[in-house]
Amino acid sequence: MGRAGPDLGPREMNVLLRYLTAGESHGPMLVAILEGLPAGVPIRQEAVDARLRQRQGGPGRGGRQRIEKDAAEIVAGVRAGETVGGPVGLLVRNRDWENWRGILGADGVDSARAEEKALYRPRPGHADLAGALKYDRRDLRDVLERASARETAARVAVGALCLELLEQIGIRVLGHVVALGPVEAPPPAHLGFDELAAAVLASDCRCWDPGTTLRMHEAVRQATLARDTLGGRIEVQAEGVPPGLGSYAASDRRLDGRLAGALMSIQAMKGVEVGIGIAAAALPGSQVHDEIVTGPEDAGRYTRYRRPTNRAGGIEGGVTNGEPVVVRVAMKPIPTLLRPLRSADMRTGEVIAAGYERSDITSVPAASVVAEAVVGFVLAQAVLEKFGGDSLGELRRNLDGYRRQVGAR
Ligand code: EPS
Repeated sequence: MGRAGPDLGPREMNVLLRYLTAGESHGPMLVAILEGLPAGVPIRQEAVDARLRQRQGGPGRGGRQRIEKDAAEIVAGVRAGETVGGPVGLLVRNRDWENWRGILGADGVDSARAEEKALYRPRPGHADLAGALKYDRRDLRDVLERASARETAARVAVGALCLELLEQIGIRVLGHVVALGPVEAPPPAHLGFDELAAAVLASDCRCWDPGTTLRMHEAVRQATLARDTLGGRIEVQAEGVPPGLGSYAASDRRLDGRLAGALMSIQAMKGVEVGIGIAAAALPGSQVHDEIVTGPEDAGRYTRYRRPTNRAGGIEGGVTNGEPVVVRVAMKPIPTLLRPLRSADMRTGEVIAAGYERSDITSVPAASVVAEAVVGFVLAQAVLEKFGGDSLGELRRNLDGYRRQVGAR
């Protein structure tokens, strides 16, 4: 039996795609290993780096993003731009490490300099207190360096490789911002996937609507003046997904549960919805479920069955139904506050303002890139579980056979 991947929880099954990341926010680098990609997948370095750059963007980011110019060094598993079947090894170097030598690192730490940068006042909402208690660390830096959302750079690189695989079999994934603080975008119901993607990539808030993008900028400006922070909501859509990914047969194979787990594993996420999600609870069944009709043959689709609506978000019974997968995730505001909430000094117990570290006013646009990446990972994993294949050619043949099978129904 294989070991469960980090996004799967403690289930025992033969996981065909898994990854791990390591690295501290201000350490030398982030590293990741992605194991289980079939051989023969073209990897476009520029597409991976483009996603990393998108993750660095958006209004309200802190000084760190001016220091970094994130890029992935692929050090294993890829030859001449194509996977060869071995685990893919990735590095994302931290430029800021030069400023942290002697403070962090496996050796060469100067205790006086480390003490200058030590933190003892945990930030409410951050992992600081819970992590210090759990791992018995005196300096909260030992917690926050790993808990930091800097880790998502490694996850975006991993997700980018998964998205390269998905593109090869006609599945495309897009994460976009639907709300930033109090500012909400109108639903992009009239836009097809390509138009939506183009509009989202044209906005530094990753919001399809230019008017809403301007209002989001203003909200960030106001939050900056108020020395406060903002959360928001993100939607991820995946199109070209075959019916039949995930399963109702066992609770830990339900794709909605796995997507929710993966999205909630992103730093700062507090809630997930599939399709219309929580709103469904207040509506009668006749206004929630998507009617089934039949339509003409369409090369882009697997079956003749169509849904005039997609309130289910493309998943019924934990299984994809052939409609686009649509999930939403809610991000809390960044917990590092310029006007800190009360906290306690862990050396003395004195109740005092929480510590401050350089941080962001908001990072919701960046998080939409991360959400896109983790959905890419979960879908790639579900594809490989259903169709298998040690090479892209074998995966494609298996998928073609399935397309014939479901196309005949
Ligand atoms: C981040 C890098 C960090 C923060 C942010 C995410 O950089 P630094 O700590 O050097 O300023 O900007 O991390 C947090 C908000 C957090 O709470 O840890 C990044 O690259 O995404």
